[in-house]
Amino acid sequence: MSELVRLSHQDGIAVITIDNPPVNALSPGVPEGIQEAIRAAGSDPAVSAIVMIGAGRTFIAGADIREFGKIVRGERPRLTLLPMLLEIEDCPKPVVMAIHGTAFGGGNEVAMAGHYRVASADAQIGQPEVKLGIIPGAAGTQRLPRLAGVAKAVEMCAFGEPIGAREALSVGIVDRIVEGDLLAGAIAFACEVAGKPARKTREREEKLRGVDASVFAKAREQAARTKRGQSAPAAAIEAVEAATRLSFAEGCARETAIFEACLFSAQSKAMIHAFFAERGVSKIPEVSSKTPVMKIERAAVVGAGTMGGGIAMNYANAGIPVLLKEAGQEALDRGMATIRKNYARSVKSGRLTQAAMDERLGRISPQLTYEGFENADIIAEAVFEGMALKKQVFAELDAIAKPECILATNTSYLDIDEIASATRRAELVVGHHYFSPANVMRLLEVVRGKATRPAVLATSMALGKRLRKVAVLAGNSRGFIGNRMLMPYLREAQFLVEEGASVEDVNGALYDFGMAMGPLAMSDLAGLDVSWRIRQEFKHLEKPGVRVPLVSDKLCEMGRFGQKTGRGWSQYDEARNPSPDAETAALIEKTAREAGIERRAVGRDEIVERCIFALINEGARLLGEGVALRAADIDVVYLNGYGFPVWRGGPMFYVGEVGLKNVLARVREFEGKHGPDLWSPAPLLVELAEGAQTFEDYDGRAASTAA
Ligand code: 3H9
Repeated sequence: MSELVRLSHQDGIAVITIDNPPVNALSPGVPEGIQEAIRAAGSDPAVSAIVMIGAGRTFIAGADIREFGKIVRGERPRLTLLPMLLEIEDCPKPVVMAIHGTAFGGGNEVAMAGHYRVASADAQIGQPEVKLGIIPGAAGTQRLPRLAGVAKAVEMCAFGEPIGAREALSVGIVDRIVEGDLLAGAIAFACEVAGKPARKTREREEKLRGVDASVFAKAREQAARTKRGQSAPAAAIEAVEAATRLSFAEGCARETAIFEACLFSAQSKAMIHAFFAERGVSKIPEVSSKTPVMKIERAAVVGAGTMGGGIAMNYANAGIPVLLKEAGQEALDRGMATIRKNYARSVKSGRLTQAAMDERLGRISPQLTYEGFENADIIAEAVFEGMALKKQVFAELDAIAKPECILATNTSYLDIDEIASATRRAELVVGHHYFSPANVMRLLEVVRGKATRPAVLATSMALGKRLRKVAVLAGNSRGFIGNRMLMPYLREAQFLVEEGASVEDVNGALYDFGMAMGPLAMSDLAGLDVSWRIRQEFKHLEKPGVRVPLVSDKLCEMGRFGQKTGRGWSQYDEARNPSPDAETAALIEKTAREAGIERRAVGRDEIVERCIFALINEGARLLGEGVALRAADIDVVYLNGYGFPVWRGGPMFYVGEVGLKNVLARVREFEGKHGPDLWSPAPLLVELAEGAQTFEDYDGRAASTAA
């Protein structure tokens, strides 16, 4: 028997244990091991029933995703799990699947090939393949509708969200919830069903009959809206639909064809990159498993504005009591009212119970003083963005915080070291840059100052996970990773309208590229006044004679701050729906004329290339400077904080799709037209292009240096 799959016996029941840490993926050897164990147990006269269970923290979390790239590159044969699953299903002894942790993807497909499924109450079951740009490829789209019904199968396969064990019980995937020891419960269940005729999932057709065909149309419409640009959701719907029209064997053949088309697509390559990039961000060279992680049991937040309130909610949601300080009663009341409104919205939509809301609210203590801050393990500062104010607040915090308290600033642009200089504990000062709305957005940039201790970084990364964020380490550079790259991106968007593109052209081209919203729409949402203030803070750094965008400041001077004032680049109705603003268009034209900018027709390709390549060039520059550890980290930042389409893998991954040399050639063309101050190619871009290397090679080198 393989080491990955063990066979043992208990009370006449064979127990097959999958033991392939960390998540029991179906790596090479596991399917073979299962097959061998099923054959052995199935033909053993001393065995009356079989239990299959996962060792460690989970049942099977799916196919081994690392294998997919090898299959696509032709280094490994295609993965065919179907015969093994048929052997499980055709086993003459009842097979009981015992599920804890996650039965995801191929894991759920294995589970469904069994005759019965029992689960721990906290188990999760799902077909998340679409999140990797693929569809279930081992009969998931054929067995799931037979167990759970077509509508549920469509939902699970097309949108990839898992369901809990209790829901799985109610829809028919799971037969029993086991409280207490899962193996004991599964064995007891197996004893009950031993000797009974086996129920083969593939032969259960009753739930395939009388299906309302509008299920598919509705799901397609929802997928087009919520998974814009992605091809896997529609592909998954097609495969489930096939189950209602074809025999099981034909349906499986259809599924395999669709699965392979998805697996060999650029989208799946990009989304698998995104999966591993997200898991790679926590690997930091100076931080090892031995680096101490500081205890965070109590938190405090200074500033109850939009960001501070959202940060306080994050702590409260994670079970950490948090003091929330604001300077005046009115602002504090406003902040708490927003927090209450946010929670109430979650209760209304059913995402949160009233009791959970009350509990979370109870963890937030609004106050006007620093009382109790001396007990906090971490204090997050979220006051107005201005160096003088930040330094004043940090000096105050340094005086009252306990010696080992971490002081985290939520600044989005300012110099962490200068902020830290207002304290006597620079080693405990770090940036925790959240994204608005802070209680919703997954990204957290952890910004290291030159003195920040590795333990503070380790604690910040661990805290990020606790707060259910994706924490990415960034160096102390103006705008860190995300906003530093955003500056040239937004700059080009504004230049393009000055040169003749309409606001709608610019927003539309980037939206169609896949961005969650166009750059000018995003500025209107964030508030034009925010960047106006930042520009004023950094005015002294502007180089004379270098072109700067001209219109945004003028809009601000007119009090047009974007959505919140109803007007900005576009105008907005009560429901914040945008429409073209003729006055803004006229202002752009006049401003351009006065500045002597030649107006011309600007094509969509140029809009996308100018904005996206500016983003990439800055990404390469900061990567070369060490502000990001890996190109993949930059991708994680843009996927989770800036609405970059996941099916393109992130801006740096996208370079590979376009070709690094092609990107460099266009950057050089833009440099020729618009000058080196704006467009000189990042040294790393040149170095990699000249060395015929990619950002993936660069990341590989960084990993081997760290190791
Ligand atoms: C599939 O099944 C297709 C089928 O239809 C069959 C087709 C023929 N493979 O996330 P974590 C690694 S597609 C390889 O940090 P958590 C992960 O990289 C698959 N590796 O832990 C990390 O490694 P490292 C469908 C995997 O507790 C470590 O495990 N299944 C896989 O926060 C820990 O991961 C999925 O899409 C894998 N399948 O979350 C499930 N899964 O330590 C994908 C994880 O070196 N996985 N790793 O960085 C997940 O959703 C989460 O990992 C899970 C655990 C919820 C399981």
